[in-house]
Amino acid sequence: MNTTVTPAAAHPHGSEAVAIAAERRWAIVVGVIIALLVLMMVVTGLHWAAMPPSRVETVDVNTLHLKGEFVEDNLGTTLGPDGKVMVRLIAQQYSFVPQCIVVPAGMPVTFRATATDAIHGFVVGTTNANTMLIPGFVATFTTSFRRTGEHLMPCHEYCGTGHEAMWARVQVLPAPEFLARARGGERLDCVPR
Ligand SMILES: [Cu+2]
Repeated sequence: MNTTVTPAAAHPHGSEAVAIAAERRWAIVVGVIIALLVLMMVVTGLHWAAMPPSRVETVDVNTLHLKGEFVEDNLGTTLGPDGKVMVRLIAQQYSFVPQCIVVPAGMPVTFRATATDAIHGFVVGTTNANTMLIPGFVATFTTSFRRTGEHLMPCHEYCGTGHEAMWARVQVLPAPEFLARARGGERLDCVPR
């Protein structure tokens, strides 16, 4: 005699219990995922972005190229008397000035940049140097580059038909080499002449 019965047949409500248990397990898994995502948002919000822009700095687009800090011969990298490294650059359809930027490795580097015509942006290779450039406003941030080498610096805000050809290069030099070149107080870049 065959006495084998399926669990469901043996217990008329067994399948319902299985379904409820599976539902409950799934609800717990989803709850944990939501809790992790919320925790991630809180941690990244507080820990990484706890410094919202403290001020809005404007610049007159019409006179940008004529006077002030963004005139052409003031663009590039400088080593200040206080030892601070400052990079000034502008973005325009469809290039950056300068086209090749020199920075030292392992030292804080402050970028000051703006756009002359449309909204642009840039990111330096896979580093966290990343900002949006809006005409009329000065974008500034300080970062440091861990390794020496060369990075591509593409425009990452769609700015028109030439957008995909808009990029510059960033050369990260060993700090002693950078300091030796910057001591003269000149503005540095690596644009071939
Ligand atoms: Cu652009």
